[in-house]
Amino acid sequence: MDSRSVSKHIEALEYQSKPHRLFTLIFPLNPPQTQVLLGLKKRGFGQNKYNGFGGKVEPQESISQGAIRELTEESCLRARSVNKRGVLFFYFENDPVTMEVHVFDTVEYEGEWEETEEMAPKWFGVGDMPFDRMWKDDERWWPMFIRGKKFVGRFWFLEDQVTIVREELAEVDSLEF
Ligand code: 6U4
Repeated sequence: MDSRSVSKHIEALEYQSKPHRLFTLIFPLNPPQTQVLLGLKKRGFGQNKYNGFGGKVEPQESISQGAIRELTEESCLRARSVNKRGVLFFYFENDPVTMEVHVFDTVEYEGEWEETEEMAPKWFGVGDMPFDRMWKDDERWWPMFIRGKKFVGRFWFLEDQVTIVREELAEVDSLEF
């Protein structure tokens, strides 16, 4: 298991025994925080869904460095600072690897967004999200995200990557475990 994983702090033995893979997911907000930049994923896992920007954390980088790198690779924006907002665990039927996704926002970034090989970015109102074209869990935790709360959640998906058969979601005071 990756030593940066927070899983050891979650009290569930089923968890601790499973291999985890670390991912980031970052949402750039406009200064009044009324709009969010999403990307339409053009290839790979989650293709044709809108989501924040992100991907696998590389071995030599911290999780926030990974979030900043992925944002630039996928949207060309350069984040000067990021805020950790949540940790989500995803379990997919017939996949032994747990996805541990660290969710961030950024309000301090430079540059102009551009379409990249992986993502076609587009601004949305934070209260007008395209949930019918996003991962199913997003509509569950997005209300916490836009209220400025921090959260931890676990979602169990069927192999169809659409149906959620079990979920746990909670606001937390701190993600500094
Ligand atoms: P490659 O194609 O190898 O460069 P990479 O960009 O490293 O991939 P990718 O795109 O597979 O990684 O990362 C998956 C992205 O999808 C991460 O940002 C996490 C996010 N993600 C996965 N499951 C999700 C889910 N259920 N809900 C959600 N985001 C999810 O909101």
